[in-house]
Amino acid sequence: MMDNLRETAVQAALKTKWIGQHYRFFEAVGSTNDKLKQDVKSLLAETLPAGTVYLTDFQAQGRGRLQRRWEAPAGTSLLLSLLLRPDWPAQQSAWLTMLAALSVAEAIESQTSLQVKLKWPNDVVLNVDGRYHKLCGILAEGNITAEQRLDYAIVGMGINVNIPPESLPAAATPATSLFAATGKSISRLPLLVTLLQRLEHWVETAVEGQSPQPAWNQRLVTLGQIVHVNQMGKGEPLTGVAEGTDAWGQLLVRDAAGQLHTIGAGDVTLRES
Ligand code: BT5
Repeated sequence: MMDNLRETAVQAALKTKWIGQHYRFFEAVGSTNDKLKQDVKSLLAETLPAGTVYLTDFQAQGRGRLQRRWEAPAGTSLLLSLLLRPDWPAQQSAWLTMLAALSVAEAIESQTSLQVKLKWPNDVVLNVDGRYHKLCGILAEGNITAEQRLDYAIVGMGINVNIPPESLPAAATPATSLFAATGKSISRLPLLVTLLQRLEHWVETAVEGQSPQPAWNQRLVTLGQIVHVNQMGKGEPLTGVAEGTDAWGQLLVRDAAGQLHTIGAGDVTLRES
């Protein structure tokens, strides 16, 4: 199988104008988000254009949100981070997670017959026997300036491609992989090339001022469900029905008293009942 993601293989296959044109492959690294962030903050910064992609075959310290870990056996996944410099108002940062999730979903659907869904705020999921299983997680991090602008952003994506079922990590939201879901191993290079194309499309759309929210919202499985939201440092946990999202990707939750609450992705953890 054609499964080599080294620079020469990827550069030869790339179909984008700028995303991934500056590309680095690491056999192993702590975390692609951390490595890219270090380089952005160091003298290397001038040599790192927007669209830079770091990808690895293994992370010793793969990270999720809130100090959680991201686990994947070597060579089985797409583990990558994308550098963007959109100079957006801070409020628009959540667009990054949305457009990444949407791009991942579209890339997977172009390579398989799976129907890919999204779970608010940052999970890409598949319906396996009536229950949603997590296929990919997204970790967008950025630097907000004193003027409340997004100086740069690093969008990390971990997609479970060929992880065998017995090696999937145990997690509250059960994990799955493309291999576990289809019974076939999937070539990572065409999936990556398509992903970078879809990312370029959605980033450019967003830079022109158009929110990815409508397309993203259509895939959300969270809507219509009862959700429990732990609003960290913001009062009592909240239970209500997730009614929709706004253009910023915030979840609109109506409580039993009929009051509508707007929940930002950054400051909550969410469990479905
Ligand atoms: C995420 O966090 O889902 C974001 C994951 C981002 C990973 C990418 S890989 C490339 C880049 N470099 C990094 O260091 N990170 C990014 P969160 O929503 O907090 O979910 C984390 C939880 O998912 C963990 O606590 C586990 O329960 C579960 N988990 C860990 N590994 C998993 C996997 N391979 N598949 C499914 N679930 C997993």
